[in-house]
Amino acid sequence: MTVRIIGAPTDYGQDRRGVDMGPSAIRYAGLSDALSSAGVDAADAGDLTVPRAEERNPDARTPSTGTAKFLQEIEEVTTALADRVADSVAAGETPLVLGGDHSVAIGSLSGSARDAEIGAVWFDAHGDYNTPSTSPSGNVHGMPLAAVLGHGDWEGVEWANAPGLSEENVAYVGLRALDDSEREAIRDSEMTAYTMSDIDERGITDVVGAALTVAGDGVDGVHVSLDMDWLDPTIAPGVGTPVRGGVTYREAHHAMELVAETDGVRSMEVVEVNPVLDESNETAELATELVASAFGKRIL
Ligand code: 4U7
Ligand code: MN
Ligand code: MN
Ligand code: MN
Repeated sequence: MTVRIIGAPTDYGQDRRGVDMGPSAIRYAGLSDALSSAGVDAADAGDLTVPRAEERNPDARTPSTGTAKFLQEIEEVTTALADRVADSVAAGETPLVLGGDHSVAIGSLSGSARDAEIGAVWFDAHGDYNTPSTSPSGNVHGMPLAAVLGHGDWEGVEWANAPGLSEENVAYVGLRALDDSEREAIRDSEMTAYTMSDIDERGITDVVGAALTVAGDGVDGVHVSLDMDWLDPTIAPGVGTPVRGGVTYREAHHAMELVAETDGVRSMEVVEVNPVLDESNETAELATELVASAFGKRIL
């Protein structure tokens, strides 16, 4: 198996600068060694070119209703990313996208879903299902799932839609911070949502197994989206939007080991690592360890 590393060093999707350094921090933490320890071949495609946010106007393009900051820049980056991801899948590789903020998922998902039906497992504290009208922040990292699924008013933003992904094949794992309108929209959707309470009750093995089944039902493959704020902030402090009460170190590893056991993993991304807020790069290191587990590294 060849894993194609694609860096997407953006921080257009959120307010606190620093996630654009995520790809460097994750590579510096030893990503290629981690992948070798998992027994896969890693090929690094480098980073996409991403202009600095300071040199851009966040309102250069606005949606028809509501707010979505840096929409034009996000379109440029995610459409380029989608091409890279689609090419990698077509070449028989498994693309691994390094964020960057979670808006890069628009590119990963639309690339992975090109000419295919896919599912997605969303490991995140947050729902990322706001729309430009419901978002309390206007930050697109809180909207990628709504954008790709075409939920809400995305007039003029059709480039973000991923027709190969349907709500029925999306499963959240570990939710614990939803905005009110987002909570309602998730309830009304066809997506499956496993919260932290579900993990408390059923255990990580059961929940992740169920999520992978939902995502993989009747599709060509599954995209795994790992937002590092999914983990408890005591073990992953280097993220922009930490929320207490996340999964533990062992739960996270076990979840990724279960991911490795399904042969349907088509593409993966790890996002929201913020080295500026991190402690000695430990969140980036944890990201590399989890990626290794997701690609088959075992203790024995
Ligand atoms: B992340 C938030 F309001 N919901 O939309 C928003 F709480 O990619 C946070 O999961 C979004 O880190 C977090 O701005 C997005 C907020
Ligand atoms: Mn997220
Ligand atoms: Mn999050
Ligand atoms: Mn975040």
